[in-house]
Amino acid sequence: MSNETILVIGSCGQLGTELVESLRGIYGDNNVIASDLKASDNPVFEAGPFEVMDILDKAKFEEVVKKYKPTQVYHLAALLSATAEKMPEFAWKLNMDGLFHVLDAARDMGIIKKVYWPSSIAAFGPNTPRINTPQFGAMDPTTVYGISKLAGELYVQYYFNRWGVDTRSLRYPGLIGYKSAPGGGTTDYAVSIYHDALTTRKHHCFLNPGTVLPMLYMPDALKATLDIMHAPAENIKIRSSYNLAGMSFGPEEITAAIQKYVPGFSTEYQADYRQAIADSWPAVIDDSRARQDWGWKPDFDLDKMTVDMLENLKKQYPQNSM
Ligand code: NAD
Ligand code: AKB
Repeated sequence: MSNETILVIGSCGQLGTELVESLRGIYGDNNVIASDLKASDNPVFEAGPFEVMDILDKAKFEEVVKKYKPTQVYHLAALLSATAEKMPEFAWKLNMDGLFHVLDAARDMGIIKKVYWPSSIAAFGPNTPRINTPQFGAMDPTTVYGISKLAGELYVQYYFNRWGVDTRSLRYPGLIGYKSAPGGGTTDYAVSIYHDALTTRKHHCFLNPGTVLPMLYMPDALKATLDIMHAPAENIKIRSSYNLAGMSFGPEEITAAIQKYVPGFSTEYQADYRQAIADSWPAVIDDSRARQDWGWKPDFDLDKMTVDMLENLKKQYPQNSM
């Protein structure tokens, strides 16, 4: 692994912030190049190289590839579901053109050997079975974000089949972590609810009770991401994107899980435009192919995650802790 150089695009987001830290722990600080639209003052990035780069600027991206010669690229830059609905044309441009710049460079420059690009449960739609959503089946996303993820899945598969680009992908559920803030998704409430529990003791939820969605705790998301990237190529039998599951719950269930440790905490419900997005997504994912092909198994359920989230967030809000 020590001969690898890794470029992470969209490093300063919810996933990238933690992934850069994990990758630097494995490959060494100087072998992992973080990049994003703007420089960051987060100390996480101080340990190694950082490039200010817009993935829509193809010339600049190719310059960065020539400069660092990354053998692997993790392409995370995207607009997520809720933000994308506010600017659908730009979301399509960013989510698709950014991906093409990475895939074309991997195909044409002879430097990048492996590409990681995440898809989402948003690639599914109302005609997908909501319970035990299968790996293969109806996919009719209703959001521009979901449409871009489904198209992206087909393109990463196409670049693998047609040109042998070693593409790997996971359909993440909503990601929950305490180290970085989410960036404009429909599942974001499941992060802010923990912050509210330790500060105001009240959460205003933009989804209705009963809105069950698939979720994944960040340590499990990092484990799955690194495991699929480290798996032997022959084990990666699905080159579009793998279903991945951790847990499923609705807002009233996560509220109850928090109330066990934060008495007096409550949630009020006022659904907004994100309810329709959530209603179009699966509730419970069947991730048996990931388990079978490269040994996926999550470590966290709702209660275990809640204990860990509250324990770690208490350090951020010492004045409010019980
Ligand atoms: P995020 O919004 O938190 O972070 C995205 C990062 O990309 C930001 O730091 C942003 O500044 C950067 N970025 C935006 N435009 C850019 C550009 N033109 N050039 C370079 N960087 C740019 O997103 P995230 O939650 O970290 O998600 C990362 C990836 O994982 C995305 O592809 C997302 O669709 C996918 N995903 C995330 C979740 C989740 O719950 N977080 C779930 C499913 C899939
Ligand atoms: C979102 O809500 O948009 C993301 C996702 C599930 O892709 N968290």
